[in-house]
Amino acid sequence: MAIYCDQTGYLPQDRKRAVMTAGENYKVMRMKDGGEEQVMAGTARDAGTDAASGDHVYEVDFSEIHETGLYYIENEKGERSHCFRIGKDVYKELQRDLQKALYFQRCGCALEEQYAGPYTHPCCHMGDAVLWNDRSVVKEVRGGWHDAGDYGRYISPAAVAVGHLLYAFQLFPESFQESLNIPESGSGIPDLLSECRYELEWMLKMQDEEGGAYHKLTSERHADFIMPEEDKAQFYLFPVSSMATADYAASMALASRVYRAYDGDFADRLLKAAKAAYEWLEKHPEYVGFHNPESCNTGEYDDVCDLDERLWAAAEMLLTTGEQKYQEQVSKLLQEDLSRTDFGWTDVSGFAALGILTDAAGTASPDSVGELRKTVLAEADRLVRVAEQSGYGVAMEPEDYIWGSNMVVLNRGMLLILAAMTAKKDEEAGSPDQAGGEKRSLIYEQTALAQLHYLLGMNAVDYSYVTGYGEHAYRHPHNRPTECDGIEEPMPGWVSGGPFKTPCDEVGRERIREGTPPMKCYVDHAACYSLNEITIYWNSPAVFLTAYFNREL
Ligand code: G3I
Ligand code: 9MR
Ligand code: ZN
Repeated sequence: MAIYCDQTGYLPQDRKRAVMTAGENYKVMRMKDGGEEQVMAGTARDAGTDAASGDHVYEVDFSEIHETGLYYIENEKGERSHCFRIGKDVYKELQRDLQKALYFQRCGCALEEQYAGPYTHPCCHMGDAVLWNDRSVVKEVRGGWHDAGDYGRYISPAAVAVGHLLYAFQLFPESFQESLNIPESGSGIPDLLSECRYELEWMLKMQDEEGGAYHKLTSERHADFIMPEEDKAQFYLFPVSSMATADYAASMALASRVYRAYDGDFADRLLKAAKAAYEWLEKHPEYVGFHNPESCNTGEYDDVCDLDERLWAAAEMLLTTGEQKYQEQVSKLLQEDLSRTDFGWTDVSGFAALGILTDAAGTASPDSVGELRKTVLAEADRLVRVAEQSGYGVAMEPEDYIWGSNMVVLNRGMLLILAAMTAKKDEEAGSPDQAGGEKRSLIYEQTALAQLHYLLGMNAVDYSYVTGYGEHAYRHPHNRPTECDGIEEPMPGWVSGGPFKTPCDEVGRERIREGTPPMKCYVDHAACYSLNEITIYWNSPAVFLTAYFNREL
């Protein structure tokens, strides 16, 4: 018997659910003045068998509790859930640490105690890089964020992470007032923008003379488990790909829009890079893929299709410049068979919808807006149905538990937020599309929030997948500095990749028995890179979600 809940907490006015694995009576207890009091009691509702976990689950709905405080749920046998808070600010520190984690990924500079606390290290990866295909060419490409638990730096993941973060900032600026205590704090520019600029300055160096973006900057083989400053391997610039170049054009164009209000020169540099990348795409209409050379085992980030990346690029160029030729490209690419609803590194087509549907200036054609609106709302409706089927409220079917499944969860949360914002606009315009009295926008929003609850402990393995958040947060991310720094506690605020139905690292394969239900294919072990790594682009959608729910603080 177990009781699962969001171990970080719940917002006072929102839906609040926990899951029990037996249909028993429960009571909700609130800690008060050194003691505790019962604030609610009931019998858990039989919610049937949850396909992804194989659990027979019973739902506890305590939405009626609004009062700020510290709570737990207890069943009639005296078994308890983890403690959780109810309060307006329950996700505030979480959002800060999710962002601060990116500072710890900074490459090419020292992490100083003043900002890094105990997690300091000297400058890393200071050497010049060599072109993989022409060893006579040497370039200075220092900077950027380490992608993940490894020390590579890759363009598509970088573009996607910056994309999530800049949209979060653009749409919910009120959630980015807090200091992150980074070297640029106090400069008058919001800290998130300074942190992203660290990545963008590196990205500006990753473009060749013809405008193409190098696919990645890594060593030939992954480093052993050593601190970054000890990694003296030669780093290489790997060939330009159309996927990286399109992601590059898109993120640079978006960034130039966002930074325009703060630093016109920087915005100009970004736009110039975006245009050069876009021109490269025009000159190379065919797909230019990337595959690791045989001797190389660092991240590949290979894709089979670049049309979603091209759509994102065209959409951002349109929104930034307003030029008609980009509208033509958007219209053309909208005829392709693309999801238009995903924000992960393999499928970025959702960014086109995110940009166009939230564009207050109405730059895109009504046709494009209408098309995207339809797709986004249909996908949101599908996700709501999937979440309703799930005993844990998560919009995931068993087959969705792929490598980095927590990103799938969070990206779906983002899509639901976009749908909520879109539906809200319609509702405000006086066309309330109501379902059983409840506004669609509210249903989408509450379903998005349930995705965050899943991440934070409302799941079948009882883990909070964010380090430092929750009584039972995972503690052993696959992250080189965490394994090597000799510090007991991992840095707070790192999202784990999460369960993967077919783990492919050695320890994961050993520990997870054949036939384990997908939601339970997880081990909190540092060797499990296919289950428990961290990446910049798994944190960034969590920033987007928490920023949305923090915007009224
Ligand atoms: O796209 C297919 C999908 O159509 C299919 O249904 C599904 C079934 O498994 O697979 C999907 O492909 C997966 C792909 O990611 C896209 O999600 C592959 O199976 C899966 O192996 C692949 O995993 C990627 C992994 O690298 C291996 O290439 C992860 O997404 C990606 O996050 C991870 O990235 C690594 C870098 O290489 C190095 N740095 C760390 C980083 C995180 O682990
Ligand atoms: O640490 C690496 C991790 O960042 C990658 O996601 C993963 C897949 O590319 O590879 C990890 O490195 C392992 C390597 O591939 C094989 N030898 C063991 C390495 C560390 O576990
Ligand atoms: Zn480094």
